[in-house]
Amino acid sequence: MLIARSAVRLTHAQAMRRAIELAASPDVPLWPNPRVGCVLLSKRGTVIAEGYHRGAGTPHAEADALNQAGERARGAIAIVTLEPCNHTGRTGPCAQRLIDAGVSRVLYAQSDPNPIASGGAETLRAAGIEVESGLLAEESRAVNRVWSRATELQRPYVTWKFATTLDGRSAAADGTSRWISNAAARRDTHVRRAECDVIMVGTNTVAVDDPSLTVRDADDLPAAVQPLRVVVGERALPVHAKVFDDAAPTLVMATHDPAMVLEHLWRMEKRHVFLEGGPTLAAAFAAAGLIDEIVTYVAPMLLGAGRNAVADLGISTIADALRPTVVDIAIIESADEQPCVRLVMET
Ligand code: AOF
Ligand code: ZN
Repeated sequence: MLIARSAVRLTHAQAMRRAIELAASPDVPLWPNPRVGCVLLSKRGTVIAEGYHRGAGTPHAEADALNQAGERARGAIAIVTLEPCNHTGRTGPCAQRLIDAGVSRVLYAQSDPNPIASGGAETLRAAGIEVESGLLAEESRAVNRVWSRATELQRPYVTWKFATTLDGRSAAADGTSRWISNAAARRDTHVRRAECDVIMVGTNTVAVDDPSLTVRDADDLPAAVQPLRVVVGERALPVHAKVFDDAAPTLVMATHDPAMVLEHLWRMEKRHVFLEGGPTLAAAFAAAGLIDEIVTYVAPMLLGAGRNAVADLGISTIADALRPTVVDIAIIESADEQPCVRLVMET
């Protein structure tokens, strides 16, 4: 089997495709590190070794492949999804590892947006190694879409999720809000929560709705770790609130400044915030330009009064409206219930 495979010759594009596949291995945690794959090819195009990064603190993809290749790496072509790092973080710099191993060429897809780690390409070139970038860069970036954007912004990426009636309400006049969306939409929310490392709400939402803010209903998903629950605001909270149970850790931040909240979470190595409301907190993030993605479930329901999905944004004329770009529309069907429309937008 091994002999048969090593005899196959891959083009550089095929090897990069394989590296991307390795990067996206399902056993790899999504946070806080990027997912990275590496294939070492001989000059003839046969695979010498494959590697991938299995999460913070474990060897980087290049190191993983080089560890397996040993002496066979000499003269090889390293095909990597992300620019080899240049820093000593939790592990050593990959650029130097590649130089020491004696590889002849390095092809990477995406430049490293992390200012602390970038610069590997120059180090490799300075050591006389041929370096090329950009091969399947978009496909590679897609594996780390949120990580890449967050790293460029140097703050966590924010996805704002809300369910709404046709008239933009998230609760009736008496405060009742269960259930606006259908069961399938709620299950979809849990899938999305599992892809984040923070679930955030305002103190009002905890006081009024008492949400659990945990990932449930999603046991077929890789993230076994519950996201951090973050409650933002100055309203006093009942000690018996569900967010204080032991199902997941919870952080309360008594502030109204979204930028400060994100700065603190970034320092905690958080990368993807799932903002679930309510209207005041959503408005604060939207007004500050700190929402990157919006996921909304529109239910065929009219209330005519009640809590708005988002509070006043200070917009008084149509020309000033926030206009996110629609990237996906889906109909969410649910047994014995009316369907919802799910819109995914980027700002
Ligand atoms: C990875 N895996 O395979 C490569 C990475 O201190 P560390 O070890 O956690 O370094 C993480 C940074 O290293 C990461 O943000 C990225 O910029 C760079 N390259 N990272 O986690 C890899 N090649
Ligand atoms: Zn590295």
